[in-house]
Amino acid sequence: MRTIDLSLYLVLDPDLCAGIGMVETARAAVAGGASVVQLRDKHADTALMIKTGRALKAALSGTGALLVVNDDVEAAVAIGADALHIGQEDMDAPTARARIGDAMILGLSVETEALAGRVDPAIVDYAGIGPVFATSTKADHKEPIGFDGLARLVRACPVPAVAIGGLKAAHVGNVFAAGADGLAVVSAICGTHDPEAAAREIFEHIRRVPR
Ligand code: TZP
Ligand code: MG
Repeated sequence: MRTIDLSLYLVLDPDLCAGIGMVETARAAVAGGASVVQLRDKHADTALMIKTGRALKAALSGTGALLVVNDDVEAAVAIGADALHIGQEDMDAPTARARIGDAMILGLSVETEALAGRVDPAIVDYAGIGPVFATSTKADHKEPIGFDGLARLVRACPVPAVAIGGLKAAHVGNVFAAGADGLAVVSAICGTHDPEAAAREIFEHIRRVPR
């Protein structure tokens, strides 16, 4: 079974993590309760993705947190990552699945109800749904969907879902009330001077959600 605890999903951003770096940010966030760490670096080539990904994998070893690689299927395979995450503009999901094999988790970004309904649960293991709010972290993001949109897309989607886009600790209740299985954040953790405390604050909100 390819399952993933999506509850607190950290997406790394090399610019926002510039202070202590992506590996230390990931380590701190996992100590604070992050269940997933995604390596997302739009400027890195495959060699650098592999180098950073291997360092992340070593840092996360034994913590129970999963390592996801964004976009770069070759790097995901070389690292032996737990998961690959692709967007609608990347390779299609069947092609990605063929490249990563049966064991690796596959995540797919979904921005509309129509796309959510087209997710094949035999191929894709979870969906990243958003953006919930407009965010300066992703310059080319699609139209924000709000919590009502999130609930609609979650209902249309046949796989577990993680919400993304402008989310902070204060939104945890809304995210779970919309039916999502977790929230993915960049700036709410990477953009802070204390990523462990930032992750812990979100994690404490998640722990209090009645499920
Ligand atoms: N995909 C949709 S919004 C987004 C991504 C990668 C960025 C979310 O960043 P933040 O800082 O949590 O709003
Ligand atoms: Mg992508």
